Amino acid sequence: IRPDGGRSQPNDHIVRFETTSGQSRPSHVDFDYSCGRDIPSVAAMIYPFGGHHIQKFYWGTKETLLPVYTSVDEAVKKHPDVDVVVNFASSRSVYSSTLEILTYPQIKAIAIIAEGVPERHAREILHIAQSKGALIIGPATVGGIKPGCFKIGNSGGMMDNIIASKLYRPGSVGYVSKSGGMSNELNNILSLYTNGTYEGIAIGGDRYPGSTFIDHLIRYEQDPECKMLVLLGEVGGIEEYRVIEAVKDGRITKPIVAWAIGTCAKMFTTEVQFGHAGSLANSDTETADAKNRAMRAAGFIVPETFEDLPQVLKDTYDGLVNKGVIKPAVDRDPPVIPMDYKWAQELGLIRKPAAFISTISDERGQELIYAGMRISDVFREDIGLGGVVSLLWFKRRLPQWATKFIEMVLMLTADHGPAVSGAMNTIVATRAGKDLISSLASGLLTIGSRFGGALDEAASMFSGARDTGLTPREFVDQSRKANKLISGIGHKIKSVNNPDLRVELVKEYVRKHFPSHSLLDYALAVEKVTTAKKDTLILNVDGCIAVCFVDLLRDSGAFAREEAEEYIKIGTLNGLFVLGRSIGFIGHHLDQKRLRAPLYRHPADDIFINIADVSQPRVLGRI
Ligand code: Q5B
Repeated sequence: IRPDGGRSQPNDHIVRFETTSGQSRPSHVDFDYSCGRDIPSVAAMIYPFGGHHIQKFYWGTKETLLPVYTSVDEAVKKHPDVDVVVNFASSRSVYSSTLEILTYPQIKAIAIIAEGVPERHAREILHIAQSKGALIIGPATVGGIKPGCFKIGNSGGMMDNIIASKLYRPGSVGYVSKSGGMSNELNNILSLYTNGTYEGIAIGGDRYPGSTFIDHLIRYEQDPECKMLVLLGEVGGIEEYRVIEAVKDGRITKPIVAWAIGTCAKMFTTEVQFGHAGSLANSDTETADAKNRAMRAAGFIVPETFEDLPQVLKDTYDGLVNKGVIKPAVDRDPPVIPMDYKWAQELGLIRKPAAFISTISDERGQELIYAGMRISDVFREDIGLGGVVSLLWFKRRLPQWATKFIEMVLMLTADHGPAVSGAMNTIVATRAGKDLISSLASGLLTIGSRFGGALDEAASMFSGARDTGLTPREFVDQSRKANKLISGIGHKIKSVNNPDLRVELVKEYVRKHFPSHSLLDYALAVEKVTTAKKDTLILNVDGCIAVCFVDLLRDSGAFAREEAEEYIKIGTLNGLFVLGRSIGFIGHHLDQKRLRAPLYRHPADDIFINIADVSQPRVLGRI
């Protein structure tokens, strides 16, 4: 909508800003595309709180980008050709933002969508806009539409309505109304009984609209492409009388069809306030009946009832066609706008295979569900952390001796002092200034086949050896021949003479509570062979937990044999150490933070540095 009378053609680069409340408005861009524009009518959006960014919109089957600025100033500088702003700001902030926009002379029209703007503010905005020669549409307006060109706000409704009312191309009828809903009804009626809407503006239902019927009808009168006018007035106010004056004094000469809504008001014994703030008759002349009489007397084409409006429009339009004033253009089909995926899905028109499958938890209903168990039941039945692990890792409830064992493992592996590899890396990362997650990740990434991550391979080596019938000695000999260390055997500081008490606790628990512990017994027999060679080659904490877990998986009765093997194969067991030790790594990170520990640098004298090329031996010095 431009003060020049909106003469722009579909591919004119009518550009505007939309000050948004943060939500994208894809319907505008879809509308623009349906009009056959080369580029969207929206140049940019202004959103003070979201930061400078770019938003993506569909452009037919492709996509297009629109910049989002944080200030009017920036937007105006970047787009000197923009002259219209659609202000979506709320009633609280629309006053200040509109006054700010009015300080930029390049802006010639502002549409104010907000409802509930105080009348004093609306009048002030209007006063300032008039002094600057700017056009205001609204407040409390759905906006307006110029078919084939661009639209404001939610005018025209959804895309299916826009297409059905042929708003993707211009007709010959310019209308004004107060109501957005009635505008849509007019778009529909005009598409059925005439060649459609040329331009339509809903001025808004407040007592002090920024522009009134006469402002827009005069524009339509001056626009040679607009051949016929429609005024949909209503009870309350005197704006229709200004149009009557214009018809009488010859400023409006085009045929004008009119109706004032609210004729039913006379059926009530007192004055009725209709939906709009301004739709209340304060005197006899403000009633709908009086307005209809006066408009008819002034030569407007006024039907007997609203139901007769379509026929009156058709007769007037046909008359103009017969006189050759309107030459109906050959209709073109609008480009196909693909239906939005979500909408089509809601209508049950499309389906697509899901990209992901998930089978362990569901938060979509009223209550979070872990593997079929409601979170409230998790607490009501007090299944503990072990129970939660059994639900989310194994998708089933495990017997209490098993869930207690899981908890025991998590507690036992939670920490083993600051000197172990993972804790060291956590500490060094923390002291380098890293945050909790980074420091934790640094520690976790240290878990490997030698430190803490030997469980899976230990489970597979011990069970594989036992299942193929190897005696413990044969297993040890075979591994040595293959130059393969047995995972789960050996420790840096623990030994036969300095036993790892964690391992003792596990053995004790398993012997007492597990229905069977055959793989643990086998591993202890292997330990006898290895420790005979060297007393540090004990069944270590990784190895002991691993073999006991295999006993649990195979003999708890909760898993089929294939399931048990699957869990070993897919690397479940290392998860126990990772989960448990995360507790300790987080503890070390917090500890270092508390201690304000400075950046760590390893002493150079603790590192043997030799940059000489070892393939070219040479004497470095004399002893
Ligand atoms: N030898 C753990 O090595 C360690 C042998 C072996 C046969 C073996 C080593 C190893 C397998 C991986 C494993 C988990 C690197 C350990 C853990 C969590 C922790 C950590 C903490 C916590 C220790 C000396 C002689 C050599 C070797 C032979 C060694 N291991 N033979 N099978 N597995 N184990 N990791 O002490 O004839 O002299 O050449 O890789 O299970 O990470 O607390 O620190 O809670 O945080 O440096 O407990 O055992 O021994 O490499 O000098 O070997 O023993 O072939 O024989 P060491 P090395 P030879 S639990």
